[in-house]
Amino acid sequence: MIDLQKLSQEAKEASITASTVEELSKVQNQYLGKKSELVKAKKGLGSIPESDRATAGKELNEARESIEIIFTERKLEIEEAEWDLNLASEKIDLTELLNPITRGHLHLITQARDQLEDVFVGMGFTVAEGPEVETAWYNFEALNIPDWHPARGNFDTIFVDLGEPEEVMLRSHTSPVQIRTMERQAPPIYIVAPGRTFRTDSADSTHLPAFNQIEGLVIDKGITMGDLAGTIDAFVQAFFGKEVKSRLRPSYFPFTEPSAEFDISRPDGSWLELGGCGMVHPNVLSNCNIDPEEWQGFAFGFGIDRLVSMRYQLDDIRELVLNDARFLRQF
Ligand code: FA5
Repeated sequence: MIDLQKLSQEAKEASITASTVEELSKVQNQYLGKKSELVKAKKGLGSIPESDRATAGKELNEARESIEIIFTERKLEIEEAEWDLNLASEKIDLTELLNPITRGHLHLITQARDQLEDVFVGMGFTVAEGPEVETAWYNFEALNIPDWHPARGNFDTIFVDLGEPEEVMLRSHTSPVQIRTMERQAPPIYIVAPGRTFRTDSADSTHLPAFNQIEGLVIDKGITMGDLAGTIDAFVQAFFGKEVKSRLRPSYFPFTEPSAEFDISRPDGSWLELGGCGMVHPNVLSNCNIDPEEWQGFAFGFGIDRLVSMRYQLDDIRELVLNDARFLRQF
């Protein structure tokens, strides 16, 4: 008879040398297959004395079971190792996406526009919008600038020829959004409207032919010039910092009466013009079917590009549209 314990030990050692399921199956065949010593021994049971046969048969079965367990366990081990290997080879490295060098950011003007909206929303305003292509009614007439008015010439307007009976133009300021808002919405009104505006101005260090303005409009009961001054002061301090002061200077706009330009203080003590403002003209309210005896309000409008060049002390406003990555990356 064979030494079953030794056989079992040998089977265990041989199973470890197999590193794939195929190799293992060959080794298993040697120990459990038709030509294996175990099967031969089983066939030889008939030639041993009958009294020993039952015990020998039982021992052979036990040996077979323990060898089978050895191969089942080894197979699991091999399969687990193969699974890990596959996982490792299929792994995708996503850390590249976090590389900061390849990421862009919002343009300086967009950042400023977002911050301006935040400041005014914090003061209780909502954000309004209007189209960039306007009719003469919204861009001029409803704003108390009729056809013959000399002020029309001040807004070097870019006209659009759509072959329509009406005069159509790229809006030369964001003030048409005042009219569109008052037509749609009953007072009280507290809105700001940032957006692109266009004029035939040649580009120079302080002008762009396509630039951005932000309009403000408040219509309520008992609104005075003091509310306008206070609102501008609060905005200037929130946007530029506590040390910056603002002042109003008398001026003229057909859609406000009285009108003013507002300036902000610079560190050297001089003043810089930011935009125009004033009390909404009664004719403008009437044009929008709002009773000027009942409602009053103020409006303001200033250039976002100018504001950004002041805040970052740019020598030339054209830097904002040159798309030079070396400039843009700094902000
Ligand atoms: C207006 O456009 C008036 N609608 C502002 C207003 C609104 C007054 C509500 C009263 C009530 P003005 O033409 O001054 O006003 O332009 C306002 C601001 O736009 C200027 O102070 C300046 O900051 C900016 N701006 C005007 N033209 C240009 C330009 N070509 N390039 C860059 N910024 C400009």
